[in-house]
Formats: sequence, C-alpha cells, structure tokens
Amino acid sequence: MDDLRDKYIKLISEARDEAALEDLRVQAVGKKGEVSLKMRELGKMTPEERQAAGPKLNALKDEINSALTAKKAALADAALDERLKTEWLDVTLPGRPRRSGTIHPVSQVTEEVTAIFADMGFSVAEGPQIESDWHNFDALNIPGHHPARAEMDTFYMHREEGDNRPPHVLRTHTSPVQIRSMELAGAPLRVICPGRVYRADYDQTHTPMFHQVEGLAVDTDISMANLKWCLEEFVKAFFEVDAVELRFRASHFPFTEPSAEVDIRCSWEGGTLKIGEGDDWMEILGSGMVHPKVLMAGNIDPAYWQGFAFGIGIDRLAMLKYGIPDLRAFFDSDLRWLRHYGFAALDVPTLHGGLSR
Ligand code: 2U9
Repeated sequence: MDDLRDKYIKLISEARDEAALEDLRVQAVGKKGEVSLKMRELGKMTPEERQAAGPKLNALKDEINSALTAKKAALADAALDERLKTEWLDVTLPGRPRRSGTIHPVSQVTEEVTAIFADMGFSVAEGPQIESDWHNFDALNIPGHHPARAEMDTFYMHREEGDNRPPHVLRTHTSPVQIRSMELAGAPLRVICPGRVYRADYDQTHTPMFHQVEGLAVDTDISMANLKWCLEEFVKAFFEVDAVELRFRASHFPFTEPSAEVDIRCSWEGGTLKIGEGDDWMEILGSGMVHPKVLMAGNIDPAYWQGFAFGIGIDRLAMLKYGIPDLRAFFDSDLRWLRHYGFAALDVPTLHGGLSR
C-alpha cells in the first residue's frame, strides 16, 4: 500500500495538465483502478486482516483524491498566471489619438456664431426640418400666390392622391423656428436658430441642403440701430478683427420691413480676402425690422413690441473665414478634405478662449 501511495503521489505531482491528472485518477481510484482492485481483495481476507486493511485503503483513497484536487487547483492557478503574463495591459498609459476624427467646418462655424450671440444674451432654438407650409410660408407673410414660394425652390413632402390637407415642406429657411419661439415664449425674446435648410438648387454656389443661422430680437424700443450694433459686434468677433465697416443696402423680404442687405468692407489683394480694409464690399447677410404681420403670426402685439431679424448663410461664412474654395466639397464626406479643413475635437470655440485659434 505504501508503494501504491508513493507511486501516485509522485505521478500526481509531476502531472503537466488536467488530462494527465484525469488519466491518473482513473488508473488509481477509478472503478477498475488499482486502489479499487485492492478494495475488492478485502472480501477474501479474514475479518482481522480486513479490519486492519479496510481503514488503510479508505485513507489511501482519500489521500489520492485530495492530492488530485490540490494539483488541479495548482494547474489552474499556473494557467491563469501564464495568461496574465501575456495578456497584460497598462491601463495607466495615456490614450493614443491615432486617426481621430475632425470637426466639420460647418459645425465649427455654427459653434463660433452661437458663442458670439450667446455672449450677447441670445438663446439657441431648434425646430423640425419638415415643416407645415403655414410655419414655413404663411406665418412669414409669404402667402400662396407670393413669388417667393416659387423662388425658394421648395421640396414638398409626398401626399396621397386626394389628400387635400395643407402640404408639409422641407423648411426653406430656419425662420419657422423663430415663429415657434414667439408662439412658445412670447416677448421679450432674443433667439438664434441655426440649422439645415433645403432648396431645390444645385450648382457651384448652391447645394440642395445648406445651413443658416437666423436671429430675432423682440422688445420695446427696438430699432435698426440695435440691429446695426449687434451685427457689427458679430462681424468683428467672427472675423477676429478690431474694426469693420458695414454698409446697409435697402432690399426687400416679405418678413421684414424695412429690409436691408448688409455688406462688409474688404479687399481681395492677391486672391486673399482681408476683412475690414480695402475698397471692395462683400454681401454677408440679410436683415430688417420684423413685419407686423409676422409678429402677429407669433401671437405678439405689434402695437407694443418691435423686433429685428437677420439671416446668414453658414456655409458661405465658413468658406470666407477658412479660405475654402468649393461649396460642393462640404458635403462629399472626403476624409482627406475633412482632415485638411477640419478642426480638432474638444477645441470648443469660446469668446474668452479664442474662436478658432
Ligand atoms: C422671423 C422674422 C424675420 C430673417 C431674415 C434674411 C433677412 C436673409 C438670407 C441670408 C443668406 C438667407 O441663407 S441665406 O440665403 N436671409 O436675407 N433672413 S431677414 O427674417 C426673419 C425670420 C424670422 C420670425
């Protein structure tokens, strides 16, 4: 029995894996194993011999089973240690910004414009891109027969044959968001509305989807003077120059009266644009005093309140500020273009931290 014990304890200690251990278990204490065969011999013994051998055999079986269990646990520990050595990872290493994405110039400029107007006390509002034709047109003093409805090259949503409800449209400007802001918040109000707009037009300077930011300020004693100051502050902050001259040219929009298109003084020497100096003028936005009918559409009493409004094309602002020549490349999703013209993520524009750096 001592020989059996020494043999198996040694073999178990030398076993290299679980399969080898299982073979040893079958050989030693399995049904036809050596210890089991010895137990069968107990029947042939005298009662005295059996009394001496029985407990010893049971103890031997227990000892072998314990050695098997202990060795199995040791093998599992060793395997885990081996894996930990090869699958080791230093979680304290800094991140490696390989192939990180960039912020699209349109997003960057939207953030810049938003930061400037937020600093002047304007809040930001968003609205649906699929609009009722009332919010997109009627409320803005553009009735059914008005040429602006045709001029805006509107995308109409599909309607089933015989459906005579008023159509929905892809909004042709962000102005309906200001109508909704007036309906929701009433006067006084200072809000800007950036977002996507849609017109069926495609050439070198037009894409069927583009971006606008429109502003609206409603209060008592509001005049074109307040509009002019706000726009001057905006242009200086946006183009990061100390002084600019604005030129207001009389114009016409259905939603403002009077209306003005606004140019900034600039020069184009050697093909590079300089803002605030030179003998050229460049149109950058449209504006005016909100038409009384439009205030009424937003449930605001024009006998008591006045407002100014303006609209700016974001894509064109981005082209001007960052020297991007072709509008259509904005929406090609070409990664090389995005890496060239894109901005670092997390470099959020603020007036105190610098808009574009
Ligand atoms: C309300 C009242 C008035 C918004 C305005 C313009 C003039 C304008 C163009 C600029 C370039 C559109 O992207 S663009 O082609 N916009 O000229 N927008 S006044 O007037 C409003 C808007 C909403 C309730």
